[in-house]
Amino acid sequence: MSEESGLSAVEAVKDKSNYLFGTIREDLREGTASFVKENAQLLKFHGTYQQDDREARTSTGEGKSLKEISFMVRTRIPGGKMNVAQLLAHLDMCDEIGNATLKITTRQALQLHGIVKSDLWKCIHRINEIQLSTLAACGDVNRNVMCCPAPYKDPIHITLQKLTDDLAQHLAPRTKAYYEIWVKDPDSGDSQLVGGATEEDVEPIYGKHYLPRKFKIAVGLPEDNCVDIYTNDLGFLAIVRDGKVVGYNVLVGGGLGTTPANKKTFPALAKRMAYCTADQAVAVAEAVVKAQRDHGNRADRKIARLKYVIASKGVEWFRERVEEHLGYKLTDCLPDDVHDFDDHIGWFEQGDGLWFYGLNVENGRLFDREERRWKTAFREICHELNPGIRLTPHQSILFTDIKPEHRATLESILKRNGIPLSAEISNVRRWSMACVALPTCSLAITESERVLPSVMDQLEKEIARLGLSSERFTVRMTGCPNGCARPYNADVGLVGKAKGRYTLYLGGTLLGTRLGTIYKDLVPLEQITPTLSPILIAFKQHRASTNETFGDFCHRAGKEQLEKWSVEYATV
Ligand code: SRM
Ligand code: SF4
Repeated sequence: MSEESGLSAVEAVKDKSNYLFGTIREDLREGTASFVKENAQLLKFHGTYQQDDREARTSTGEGKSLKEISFMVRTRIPGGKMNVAQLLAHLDMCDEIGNATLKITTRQALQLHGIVKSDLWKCIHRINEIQLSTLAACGDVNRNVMCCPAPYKDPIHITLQKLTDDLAQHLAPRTKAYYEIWVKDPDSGDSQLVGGATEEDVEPIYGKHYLPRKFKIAVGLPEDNCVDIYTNDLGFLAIVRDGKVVGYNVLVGGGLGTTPANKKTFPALAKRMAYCTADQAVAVAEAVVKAQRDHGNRADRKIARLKYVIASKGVEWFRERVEEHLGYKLTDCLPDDVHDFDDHIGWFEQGDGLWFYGLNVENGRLFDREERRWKTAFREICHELNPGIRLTPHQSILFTDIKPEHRATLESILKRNGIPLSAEISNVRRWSMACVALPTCSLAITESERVLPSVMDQLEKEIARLGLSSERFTVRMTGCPNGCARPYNADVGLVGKAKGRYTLYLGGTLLGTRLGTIYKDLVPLEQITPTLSPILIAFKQHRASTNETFGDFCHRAGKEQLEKWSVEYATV
């Protein structure tokens, strides 16, 4: 493939892989620290990335650097729904074979970092033993399906989680490779089939070459867009009538990754395609996946996502392709659209006399350091209260099914481990997110997760000084333009562009329904708060009403006016 065929090199790897087997099994037995290139590529479909700690690189003295290879392992958790045993197992693995931290991701999954090759089988096998899976957490397939994690015991939330589980199951690759390599006990051969893998060796939905690129689905509600539905390749926006989900507006072609130097690439919000009834949703998802499989670009991975098919052919054309796969016509979208957003942080009654507590985990990173002992606190909560667990699309966690009399116990466990209660966290910090970036992400240009807390320290002081602490707006940072913390539709987006410098986007919205635009490029890290400060002052002075949000204000004012105000209010 590749040059002669006009297809990308990854297509050739998939073609030769025998449905994702490659030679991973053989490679695992080698005493090497890394996998050969083709296997490293295939491993993504199995939920793991070959990486290195970029700060641990040493020089050979001949202009080359030596890398300490390790693996990121991502556990796919549809809707972020898991149990105490599964969380505890991940906490144990991060201590026993990882880098002693655990990351809650922006798509309700968990990531372990720093797993060495000789521990990789043990790690993925253990994840399957606890009835979770890493299959299709990464790779050119449908990834973790997002869903509102609020555990309300009403027919709406129950239906949404059920659809999420059905979609995850239906669109999981069917290859035997995952089961054979990671699940099956190499000695006894006796093992349970879990995580959506089956023993069929054909892929009825994906085919031999899987998708042209990654594919992401979210299931959301108009009144609560916590899943950021418009940033997904495929979104199912629930249509609720008389307290029941009757169907979905189907949104297609969202995706945020961009390469600024490549003018063909851009972030895009999904387009409203059609309406489907609740019982058609899984078939519609399959048809959308098949249409992208057939029409996505397989020559250039930079423009292979569904958003580029939609941009070049139009949403009507794509809908016809979907209908061909379905064998019937869909109707147009209903008028319902996103109009609010809840991050589910704080205490809430869940509808059955029990409570859930949404705890903000700054940038999703769990660790134990002197002043903050996240892992210890979570272990104590799990052992003492045995709650349900939900991970949120904002890198945070919900402890569910808490008896009213146990609320104080949960809070006291957090307090004695130095974890700030949700009520103690400023709005600006609560609504912020940062991607992993340095030191493990090979694509990072700047810091993100490790520096956003210090930006928050400054910004929350400035916001308090201006009397704006009760404002709700999102600040999201990434270490490169790939957009893993969804900065492009945030009120304030900070995107790593060059060492220590960020592109500042303004004018997105907490609702997730509008992209921001570039306000200033190459802003040094230490200038982020000073750059935002005059804009915040202008917001205070000139907002249309107290209902106008910061993002809406910046969008209405436009770059030119914001620049004028930034001069006028620079010294205030
Ligand atoms: Fe991402 C690649 C981390 C959510 C767009 N992302 C990566 C890699 C695997 C780097 C790599 O390819 O070598 C990062 C691993 C870093 C590390 O050391 O752990 C990485 N992405 C993450 C996570 C962990 C960020 C976080 O801090 O939470 C998120 C994991 C989600 C999950 O559980 O599945 C994560 N990534 C996202 C999102 C947000 C979302 O999906 O809601 C996006 C933007 C939406 C989208 O897909 O367009 C996103 N990640 C990308 C891209 C750009 C894709 C594109 O179409 O251009 C890449 C690069 C690529 O695929 O080539 C990327
Ligand atoms: Fe890495 Fe860039 Fe994603 Fe951040 S946005 S995790 S730096 S790929």
